[in-house]
Amino acid sequence: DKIVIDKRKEVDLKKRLIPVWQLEASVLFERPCNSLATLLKTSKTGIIAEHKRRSPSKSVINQKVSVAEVAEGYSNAGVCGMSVLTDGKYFGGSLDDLLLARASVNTPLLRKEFIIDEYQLIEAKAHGADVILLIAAILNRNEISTLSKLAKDLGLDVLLEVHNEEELHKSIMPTLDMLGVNNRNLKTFDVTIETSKKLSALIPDEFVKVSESGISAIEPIKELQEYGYQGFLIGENFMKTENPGQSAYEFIK
Ligand code: IGP
Repeated sequence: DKIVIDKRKEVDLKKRLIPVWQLEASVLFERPCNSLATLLKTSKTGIIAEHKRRSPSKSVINQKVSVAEVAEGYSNAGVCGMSVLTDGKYFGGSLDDLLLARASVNTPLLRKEFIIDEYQLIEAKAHGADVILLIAAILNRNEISTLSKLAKDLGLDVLLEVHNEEELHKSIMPTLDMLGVNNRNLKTFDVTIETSKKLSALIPDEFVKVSESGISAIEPIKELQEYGYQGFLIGENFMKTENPGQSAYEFIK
């Protein structure tokens, strides 16, 4: 809830600094998006690799590598997509990180952000995103509906993140492309892939299933594939090393 309050202030401020018309006039706003959901459906590994400098659960992860270097490394490793944290306060990211990643690779890019407002979707598109994240824990059904509809109108893919059955039930709607189950409990920071397993049967087949967080080996991925998962979001396991791109390469090959 604290995050939502912080985001409200941030968004309100930016709306005044950079008006929507200006974002819509940017070159990247015209760029056709590259669908991550489509790629995941035919990929063998389905890795979505994340750029994450720090997090509330681990503090510093990697402050040294440049986002361009990480993006190129991930792309050479053959990832399906890259997730770029743009939240500054909790994760040390920025929209510049998204721009730099976009300038470096053609890989589908996910704007990893606490999205609460339509403005952030326009902003995502104008900074080169292909996919946006909606977090069920901080949005009601109405908000999910409005935001996902606008995202689809902008040509963006929508990844909706849930932690439990209740969040899943409230969120299912045709304007979502991917359902992400976050294995990390937001309150305790405990991580277990059992969460993905438990919820898999409740996710309708028309959505691409993504398992998020706490993945650091191939075995759990193989297991989760048996449960129908086609996407695997991995951050820390790559970012905690000196060369995240190389780590992703070793992991995928
Ligand atoms: C990556 P991990 O454990 O591999 O670093 O997790 C990703 O799933 C995690 O960063 C994440 C996240 C989020 C971050 C999942 N959902 C929402 C910020 C906001």
